[in-house]
Amino acid sequence: MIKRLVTSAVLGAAILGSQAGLAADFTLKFGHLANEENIWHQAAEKFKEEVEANSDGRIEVQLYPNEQLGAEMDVINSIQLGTADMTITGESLQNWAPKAAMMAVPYAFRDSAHLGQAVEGEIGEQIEAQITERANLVPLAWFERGPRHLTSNRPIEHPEDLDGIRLRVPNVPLFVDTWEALGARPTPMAFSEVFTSLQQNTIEAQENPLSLIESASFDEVQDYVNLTGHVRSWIYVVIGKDQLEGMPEDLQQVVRDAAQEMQAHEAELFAEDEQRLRQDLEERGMEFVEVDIDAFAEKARPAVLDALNEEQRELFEAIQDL
Ligand code: 2Q2
Repeated sequence: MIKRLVTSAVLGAAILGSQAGLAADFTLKFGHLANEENIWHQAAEKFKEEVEANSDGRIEVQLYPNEQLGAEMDVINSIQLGTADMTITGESLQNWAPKAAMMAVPYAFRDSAHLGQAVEGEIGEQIEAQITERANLVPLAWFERGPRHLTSNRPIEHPEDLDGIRLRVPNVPLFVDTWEALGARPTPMAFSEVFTSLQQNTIEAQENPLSLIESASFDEVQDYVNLTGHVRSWIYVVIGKDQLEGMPEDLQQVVRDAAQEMQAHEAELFAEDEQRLRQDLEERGMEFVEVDIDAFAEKARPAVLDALNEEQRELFEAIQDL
């Protein structure tokens, strides 16, 4: 009798638990700045599926797109404090780990093969190690990004056309230095504030890959995509080191394996997406402008070299030699 009661109580709790999502031993709160249609989110959904299936429900992944957990810098802080667990982040990590600046140096990578060589090789290892050491985050997967282009409400073909334009950049000191040298007036700002600031004309321009231009509907407040292609970069999906290591070994492996699946899935989505994006933004009314890339690259180069400290410059040279 007692045994039967206990059994049914346990069963009842298990049913209740799974229905209410309480059954998991670990919950991973994963926030990022793209919208639900964006391929970063689709990749995150793949991660969630894999982790939840392969951990038999012992890990639950909660996804928060659209900066619902906060802006990039805030989510990083929350992960360090233990109130969030995962995010998608890149060159903003240079505020902790200087080597992370190499993820997005203006006009540094020749093409995506060059970038892949850097991230998959010894350079990537050094960057990842420093991110873990200085920011207490473990990079689990990396995604290549489309080139960053400048959007504005007047065409910009040459650095002289910038003429002091008020430009938003992410919290990336190297971007501030470079755009100042090019002749713009850059201001660091969280991604979530960009749309309204463009609408209210406190800033006149911003720069991002086509994928995030679409994700944030910048076409509604910007007319031109100036094809500056000034930054080729990659981004990491990171997890708090303490959170990862707080899980038993087998679950850590589930997380790492799911991250690899997510990375492969994202790479496939990325190739298709890059084909589609320009057409989509044109249909939404944006005009694409060919720019004098050599003039931008030449003017940016001394500013970039000047902004790099010794440790960064060594890595930068190693990238150029690849
Ligand atoms: O413009 C942005 O906010 C995004 O493209 C990214 O978050 C940016 O590339 C960096 O802050 C990434 O660390």
